[in-house]
Amino acid sequence: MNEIAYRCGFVAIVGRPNVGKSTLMNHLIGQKISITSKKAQTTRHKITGIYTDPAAQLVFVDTPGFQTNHRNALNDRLNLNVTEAMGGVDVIVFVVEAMRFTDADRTVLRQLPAHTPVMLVVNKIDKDKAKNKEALQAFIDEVSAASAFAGVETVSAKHGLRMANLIAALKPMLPESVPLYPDDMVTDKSSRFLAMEIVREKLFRYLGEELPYALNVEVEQFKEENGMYEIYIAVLVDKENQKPIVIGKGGEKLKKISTEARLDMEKLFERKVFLRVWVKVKSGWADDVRFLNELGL
Ligand SMILES: Nc1nc2c(ncn2[C@@H]2O[C@H](COP(=O)(O)OP(=O)(O)OP(=O)(O)O)[C@@H](O)[C@H]2O)c(=O)[nH]1
Ligand SMILES: [Mg+2]
Repeated sequence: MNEIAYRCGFVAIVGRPNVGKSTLMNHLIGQKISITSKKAQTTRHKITGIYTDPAAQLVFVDTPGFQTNHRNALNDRLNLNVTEAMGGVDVIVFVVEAMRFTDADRTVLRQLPAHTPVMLVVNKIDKDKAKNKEALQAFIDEVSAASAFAGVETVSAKHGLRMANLIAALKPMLPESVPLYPDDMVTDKSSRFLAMEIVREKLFRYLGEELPYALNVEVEQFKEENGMYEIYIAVLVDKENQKPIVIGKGGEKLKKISTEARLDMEKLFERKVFLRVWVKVKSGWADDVRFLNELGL
């Protein structure tokens, strides 16, 4: 009898900002560990999400959207993180948004390492414009002509459509190996890190267009007591006049942000959470290389 060998390997998810990389990873592993938002440039760190079944373990690495516009220390660092994440993986998933292939997408394609197989993933096929089969095929042909892809899959990450097809297509591209992580492990990130990310997601959701980019989040304390988490988080703003915008009238906005963050944390950590969030001024953090190091960016 021929036994099928177990497969395990690393898959980097890359693409320009906002194509749905983090949404895709969350749906592939079935848990929300990477934050998402309507605004571009949401993801700042590499996030690992682990998918395990009886035949294979796929270790996904969600990456920041590759920045092709404004240059500062933060954007340079984000791009370096993407390049680093792509080194040493077995497969790259290159995500594009259906019916929208831009110069920014082509720029990302040019950054991909030459000897790693690339799976083209066309996301957001639920969009009206992508519902015309011929138009979608023409789009796939256009993107396929830009590079030598190892395969193509169409998905809707938001609706969890064709996730199993993508997993099945990726499996044979991985090396034969025993699993590298326990089968119940979904991420290698700490609860402390995930708590910080959840607060950042709410800031993206409840603040206007520009402000979330000028903010960062720091966990000042993370304690476990009687099976409950006690978490103290500071939101760092660049300028004094940004403080009241985050806090809102009568503290309303900050209250909403922390309540929603707490509920998400309780769901993810499966326990009661006490959360306190406040705002601090720290000027010029996005261009302070030493501070970026301290934040682990
Ligand atoms: N219609 C539709 N929207 C989607 C789909 N997948 C993701 N989105 C939306 O696209 C937006 C961006 O999603 P993210 O997952 O944050 O995108 P990202 O590529 O990780 O973005 P960055 O981390 O900023 O580079 C969000 O508003 C998602 O809800 C999809 O399949 N269909
Ligand atoms: Mg993201």
